[in-house]
Amino acid sequence: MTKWEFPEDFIWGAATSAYQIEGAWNEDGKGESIWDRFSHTPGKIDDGTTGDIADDHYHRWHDDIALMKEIGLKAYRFSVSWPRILPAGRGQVNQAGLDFYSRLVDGLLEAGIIPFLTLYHWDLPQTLEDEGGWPVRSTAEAFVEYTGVMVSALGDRVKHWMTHNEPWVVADHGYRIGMFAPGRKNTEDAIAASHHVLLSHGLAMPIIREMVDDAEVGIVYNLQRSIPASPSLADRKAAYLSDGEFIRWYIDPIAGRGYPADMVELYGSSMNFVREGDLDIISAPVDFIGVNYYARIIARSTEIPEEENLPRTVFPVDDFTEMGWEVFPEGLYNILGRLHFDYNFPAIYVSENGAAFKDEVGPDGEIDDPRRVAYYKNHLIQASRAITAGIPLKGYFAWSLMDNFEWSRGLSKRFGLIHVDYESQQRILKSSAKYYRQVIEANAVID
Ligand code: IFM
Repeated sequence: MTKWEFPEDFIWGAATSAYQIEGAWNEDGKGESIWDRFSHTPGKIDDGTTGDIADDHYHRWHDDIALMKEIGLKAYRFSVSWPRILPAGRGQVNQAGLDFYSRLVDGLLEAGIIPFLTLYHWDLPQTLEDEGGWPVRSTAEAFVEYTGVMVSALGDRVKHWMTHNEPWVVADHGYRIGMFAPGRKNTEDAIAASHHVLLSHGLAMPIIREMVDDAEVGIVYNLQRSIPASPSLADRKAAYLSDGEFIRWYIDPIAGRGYPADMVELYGSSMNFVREGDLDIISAPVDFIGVNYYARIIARSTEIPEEENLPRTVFPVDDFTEMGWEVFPEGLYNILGRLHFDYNFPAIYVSENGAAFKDEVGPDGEIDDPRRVAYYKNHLIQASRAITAGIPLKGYFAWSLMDNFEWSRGLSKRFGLIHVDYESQQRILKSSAKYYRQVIEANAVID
């Protein structure tokens, strides 16, 4: 038996995001978001569902905090719905929206749970999208106003701030391939969007630091290593470019290295949206980086015909989640190592990690999810290994606290530690939640 231990002050958490759980899409003065518009557009969501109600967390937050306590969480990562606070993106503040998050934060603190607040997890006010969205600079400026409102309201109680969740998804899925809201398809817009998201992060940093005593501020990325599908030169190049797309493009500028020249050339972008001084703003020092890890990428070249390439990787373990993502726990260790040894940020959190599997409520009303339990166990072992290797990993957030609206996949993909019956809104702790509670109590994984 091996005991994989964690430091005494390790932060055990779970994560969610506003649009995925809150519901109440048009209540108490909330404005329309791009996800409201997108999910209401026929054909955009695989199962035709929306986040209109989702987990109804807007009304059930109090009970949900009780469940977090039951799991023994030390921290909870949630996001704020920008249009709930500023229905038109800027200008008039909706006090009812602020009150909701203020009550939530008070409830968390009373329960002894540290709030980690993400400012932007994809639900842009529709009005700002109508004015051009992330491809235009004024959206970054509006984000600064929104940040000021949030830190004034909650900065006395919230000390951990995450500016953005997964900028790559915002730019790529939102503006290049159009699979996510707002559903646009234009590569140059996507590149401009990526810049304005990073710029808005950099502009928000000093505001948060100035207005929040003892603030810890960072940004969250979806990260993974890209492995060549074979040792061929073409596949090695494909892996390097994939690394450029996901890692170097988004982290080099934060680390003060600017945008990678090979990627600028590959994208063929004019980069005329980058103004003098932008890169200095973007590289304001962060306290931590959040890593959302799900799977590695096996990069296969599209530049040469398949029959001319070397044979593809054979997956050693044939284990894939309901999302079709390979279960590859060592990849967590690999990406944490890449981030630490190549960039050396002061701290890292695993801000999301988890899996969608088919869950069934048993005849006894329980939900036994052994594959999710194994998923968590094996990934947490890798997290422990990373700490032993000297990587400054300070905490881990399971994705997700509860089943929720999985974007274009709708309500059909369940990632939760807690099962949600969307008809009755009944919540049931899955076996994985009970397993996670044991890990938190022991501050260790026993294998
Ligand atoms: O549900 C998403 C989350 O919103 C962002 N990271 C990946 C998760 C699973 O797809």
